Amino acid sequence: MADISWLDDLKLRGSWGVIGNQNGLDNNNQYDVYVTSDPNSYGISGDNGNRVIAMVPSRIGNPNTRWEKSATVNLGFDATVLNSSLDINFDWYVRRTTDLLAVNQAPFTGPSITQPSINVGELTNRGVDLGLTKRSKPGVFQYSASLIFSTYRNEVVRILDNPLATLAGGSTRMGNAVLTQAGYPISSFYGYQIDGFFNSAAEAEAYAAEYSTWLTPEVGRWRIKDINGDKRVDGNDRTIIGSPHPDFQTSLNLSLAYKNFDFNCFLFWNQGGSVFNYTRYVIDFHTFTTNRSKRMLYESWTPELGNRAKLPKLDLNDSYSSSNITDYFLEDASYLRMKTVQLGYTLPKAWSDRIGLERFRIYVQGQNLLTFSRSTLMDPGYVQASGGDTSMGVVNNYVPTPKQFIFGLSVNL
Ligand SMILES: [Ca+2]
Repeated sequence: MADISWLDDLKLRGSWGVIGNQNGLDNNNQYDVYVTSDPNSYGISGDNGNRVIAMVPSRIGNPNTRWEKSATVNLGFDATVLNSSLDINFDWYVRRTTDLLAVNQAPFTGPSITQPSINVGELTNRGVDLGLTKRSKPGVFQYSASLIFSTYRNEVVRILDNPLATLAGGSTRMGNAVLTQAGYPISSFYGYQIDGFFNSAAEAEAYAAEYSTWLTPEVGRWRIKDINGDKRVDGNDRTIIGSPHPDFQTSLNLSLAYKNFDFNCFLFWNQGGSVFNYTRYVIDFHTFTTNRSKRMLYESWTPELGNRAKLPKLDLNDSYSSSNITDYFLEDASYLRMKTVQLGYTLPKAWSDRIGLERFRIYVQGQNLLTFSRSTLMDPGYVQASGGDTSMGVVNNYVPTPKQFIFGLSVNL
């Protein structure tokens, strides 16, 4: 190794390990719990003055629930090259999660009581993380640039040993928008696919003749795709319509310094994946009495717009367009954001000495000043906090990240 002049340092890493996760498991998960219930109390002795307080079940226990386990294999290296000016950190990993914990989803015919968490299945995450840091030698002009790139693929391997078993998530007024099923990424979006509009009476009649369906083919409304090709358009034509998982995420942290000036900029880029913009349910359709979007006014179907329209024609009698989950609600989650930019100036040493200070620096900083995105969300970087692993990507009623300007000074005494 001594004669490799461009390589300053190289460390190879490899690891394997298993960690357990309780994933919000309730302390009472293993117990059947009964509680006293006044409405169910009864004067069992026949004496109406002395009611016997009744007990009713409030939770079903599952004593067999185990920890969720994640086994990770990791291979990577850390290298420093080119006269210590470039650091490279690389990691490749495969994480297999077994005994996946999720709250049991009881049939609607079951009693309305709290269900236990159970071990429902298995999933894998495969990914790559790469970090590059390039920096200059000390001098009048100095720079440092750090690039971080990460990508992963998630796949559900098994749910309850049944290829058709699903976990529903992402509850909306139109039903569950998110579904977890073997063979797909966890928390995939699930619904109908729209296939343009009925642009003429002839198109609507041809559709009605070809398909047996619950929807009313009418000029200006959406056509729904017959996914399974059985010439019926019904609930069986709902399908996986998107994924909340990004293709990759990358960030760049750039620092420059010239004489007494310093500059720092942090950029973040999320590429790929979709969000389910549930806000559209309220502002794009005739649902609640509230503010409406400009889309509804300008992009609802008209004969002139035809398939360039985004929404069905404005129609008080249209009850299906807003009551079914379709790919209309999905938006590209890609965005590039300048999260931080800062410019600073440090007083020359002689000047700060004169006012009795070790160091005196003033700076101006902007947070979230620029965001580039095709999505209509006020904040494409918003992540639903309470969604959970099987309800990812449904966005509704949120406060966007604010833009901030900060003026500051830092003083060393
Ligand atoms: Ca069908």
